[in-house]
Amino acid sequence: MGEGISDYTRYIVDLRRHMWLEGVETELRRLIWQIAVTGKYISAKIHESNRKLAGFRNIYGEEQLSLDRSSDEILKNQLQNSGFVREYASEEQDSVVQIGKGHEKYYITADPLDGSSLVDTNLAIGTIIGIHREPILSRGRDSMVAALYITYGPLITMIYSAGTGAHEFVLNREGEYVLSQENVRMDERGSIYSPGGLRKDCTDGHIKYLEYLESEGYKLRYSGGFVPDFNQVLIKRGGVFTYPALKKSPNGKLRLLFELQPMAFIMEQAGGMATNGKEDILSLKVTEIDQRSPVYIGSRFEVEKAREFL
Ligand code: AFP
Repeated sequence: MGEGISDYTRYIVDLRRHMWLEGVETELRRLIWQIAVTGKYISAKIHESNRKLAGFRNIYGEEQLSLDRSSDEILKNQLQNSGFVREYASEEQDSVVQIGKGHEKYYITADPLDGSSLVDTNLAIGTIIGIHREPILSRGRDSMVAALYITYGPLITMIYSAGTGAHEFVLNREGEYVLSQENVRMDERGSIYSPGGLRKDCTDGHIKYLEYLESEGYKLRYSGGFVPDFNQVLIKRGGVFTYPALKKSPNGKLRLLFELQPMAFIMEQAGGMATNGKEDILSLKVTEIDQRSPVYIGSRFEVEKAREFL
């Protein structure tokens, strides 16, 4: 029997079955499934846009939406049609958009295409989603029930958590999300660090923290895309990603609602931590949709260590 055929005899757990086995409630299951499927459409858009790298041109000379904007459109339309979402807040929108009729259970935050400036370099990029049961301007810890992110790299992978651990799926050739790692667990300590921001703009405490990590032999891993950089720390089960307070922007660069809360939710579910250097990301009160925060996210040792230096 050829290798290809025996593939089909393997017992695979697909995303829907996994969520059912985990006891995720029906509507949430359907919503997560819908978002994962939307990742396939966004990925198709990325491929379409990458055709430009291969010399293809839009034959009609039409103005095309940027990849971020078209990913946002795709996501918003899919969520609107799902019937489960009351409000949609996206990095691409100026305000929270009411997309439901008012009785739906969920409120969604989205960074539809994070790292879009990396598309032309062919580096990995991603989609980040937070799922809330309460209006989003509160504390993530009070309102979030699930989070997921999709990495568009050599493979498309998806990690979700609905509050019972963090689980990784890979999109196979048949277009199914197949379980690749159940219950990803962070080690107490890792060996990589992923630091955003220019060192000359950082505070003394943060620079000393980086020097400490370097003196301990931590290896630098930074692509400039939050999704793949975070994913590397999570999948390697240790280390830290940080985008710190900068002298001119004390709240750093990354957005609390769209980028940090979902990843903090997943990291905590994997046994790691996420703080702004003092407080947990999920304990921070969000008052504006484009609120930013410094972040230290990863295994416990490195995140707690940051607190000592700051
Ligand atoms: P883009 O979506 O504009 O590419 O920004 C990506 C990002 O928000 C996040 O994915 C990175 O961690 C961070 O910016 C990188 O910022 P620096 O370019 O300042 O390192």
